[in-house]
Amino acid sequence: MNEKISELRNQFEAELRSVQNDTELENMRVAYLGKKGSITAILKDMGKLSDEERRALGQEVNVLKDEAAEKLAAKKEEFARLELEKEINAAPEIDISMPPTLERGSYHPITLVQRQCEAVFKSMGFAVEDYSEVVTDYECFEALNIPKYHPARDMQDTYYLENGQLLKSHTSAAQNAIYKKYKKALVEDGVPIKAIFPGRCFRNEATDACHENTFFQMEGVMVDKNISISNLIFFMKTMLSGVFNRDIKVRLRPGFFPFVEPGFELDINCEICGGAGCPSCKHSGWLELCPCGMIHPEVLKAGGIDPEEYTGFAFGLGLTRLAMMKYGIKDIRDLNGGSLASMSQFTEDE
Ligand code: FA5
Repeated sequence: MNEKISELRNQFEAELRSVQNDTELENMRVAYLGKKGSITAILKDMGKLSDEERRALGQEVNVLKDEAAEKLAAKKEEFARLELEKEINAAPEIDISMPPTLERGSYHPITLVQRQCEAVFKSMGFAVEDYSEVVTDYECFEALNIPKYHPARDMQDTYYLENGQLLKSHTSAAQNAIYKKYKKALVEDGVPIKAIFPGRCFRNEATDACHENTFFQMEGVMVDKNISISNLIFFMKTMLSGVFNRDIKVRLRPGFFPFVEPGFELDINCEICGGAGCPSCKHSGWLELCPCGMIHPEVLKAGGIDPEEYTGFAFGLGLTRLAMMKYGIKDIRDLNGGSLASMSQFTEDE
């Protein structure tokens, strides 16, 4: 064998053993088989040889050339295989031959009662509205007949933001916007305002079995000519029997809220203890669920509605407490606890 060819083969093989990646491999291909590569150079120089020498060397160099090309291709495949193995080992273990899991998500109990309430009110012609969680002082208090420095502001431990806005402490904060949105249809076309607006509320409360710092309410308002307390009581009863599918013991007692006159507290007989008293109802047997009342004339005025001509009722249902009562959840904090195991038990209700 030609000594030069033999040396070149040894050099090629040694280099191939030390190559680490595709880039080095490509550099090697160019160095041996490229236009100016060392194997190509031998082939180019063959014109200077005698016929006999050319025949003998030509065969050897062509064998080396094919061999080098094959070995480079094999190495390239090896790198590709190693890269794939690396990716497979890094990926999470998924057995794609297994059938797909049939486990489904579920609605949160608060979403369930919200949907049940919405269905009842929608069937009675109420619109469902959404509202921001960040509101102005005007929306949350001033427009609701609670001026600055009025002690009624202390009833809600409010989270104020640096820009003067605040986190909605009750869904009543949307009332003013709702009146303004629907007053034209009321005044010009005689269409009563009937709307509910569920939402998340925030208060800086010390938490216990029936108080959370983040909870849901659902506000409802109806405004028309000659709306009275009997309309209010009818809608409250219809809503509760629609959610519980049975008669529920409730009591109505006077309650003070600057935005209603007269105002009431609607309490529900505690469904956890049946009225005997327990931590869920602060041992009273009753749970404050849905304060309500006739909309204060000042509040209607702020919404652009003439209180001499129109009257209305408003209520602020505690949706989170309703979910506790409906599903027998003893501690309100469990509803924000994030336990999928406990919160997914109520799906069949839908
Ligand atoms: C209000 O928020 C009034 N805006 C309700 C209202 C609307 C009255 C329209 C009249 C007319 P109150 O602060 O009582 O009222 O809250 C209403 C309901 O929200 C309570 O009865 C209770 O069910 C629920 N609630 C209040 N605070 C909490 C809390 N920290 N955790 C859980 N639920 C709460």
